[in-house]
Parts: sequence; C-alpha cells; structure tokens
Amino acid sequence: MKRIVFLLVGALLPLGVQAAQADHIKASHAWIRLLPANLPAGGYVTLDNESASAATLVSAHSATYASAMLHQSTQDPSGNSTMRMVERVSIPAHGRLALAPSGYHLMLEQATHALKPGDMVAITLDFADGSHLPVSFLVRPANTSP
Ligand SMILES: [Cu+2]
Repeated sequence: MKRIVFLLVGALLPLGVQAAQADHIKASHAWIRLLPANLPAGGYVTLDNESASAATLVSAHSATYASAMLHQSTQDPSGNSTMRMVERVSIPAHGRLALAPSGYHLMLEQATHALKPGDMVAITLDFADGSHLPVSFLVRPANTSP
C-alpha cells in the first residue's frame, strides 16, 4: 500500500513543477547589451500577458550572472539619465511590458564566464504569484540600436 502512495507522489511531482511555469506570459525580443571589461550589462525583453489578470515581475536570476536586478532608467529635467532598483513591475491583463533601453531593464552583473555577441544566456523571470519564466537572451554588441 505504501509503495502505491510513493508512486503517486512521484507521478504528481512533474505536474507541480509545470504549474509554476508562467505559461500566461510570452517573452520576445530578449537580448543583452554586452559591455566591455565585464561592466554591468542591460537585459531587455518584451513581455505579453495573455491572462485576464495583471502579472507582476518581481525578480530575475541566471546561472550566468552573479547578480540580476530589476532597474528603471529615468531622465531628470536637465536630461541626465539615472537608474534605480525597482521592487516590482506590473504587466496589465492582456497588456505588454517592454524592458528596453532608457526604461525598465535587467541589470546583469558579474558574468561567470566571458560572453561574446551571438551567445545565448538563460535568464529566469520570477513573478509575484510564484510562477517562473525561463527566457533565452541573445547577446548583442554594445553599439546595438534597440
Ligand atoms: Cu541598470
């Protein structure tokens, strides 16, 4: 009898893992601007929320970077660009959020190995409901125009 219970638990585990996948969010145009000398790199991606409720991006992580933070770039009235860390970014129901240069972005620091244009980097986006979205980011040169 015990053996049957264990078998059932084993069969259900993969389902539990799948439920945590953010299937309602679609990622596109994911890329990283590679900067020289291991400077922090910006990560950009367009996220479409296909569900009827808002989604909230709360963090990101990657085996390729020691640190991945959510940042927002803003310009002050005199035209100086500054950026700050943000705790969360909302994607409206059936709406779109673009992480793009001069706006929201992922700040990626301390790459674990040297990257070059054309490489793909796996970054997982974490949402407030506990779901996750693995996304492949294309590494592009520093002078890439968005
Ligand atoms: Cu930044």
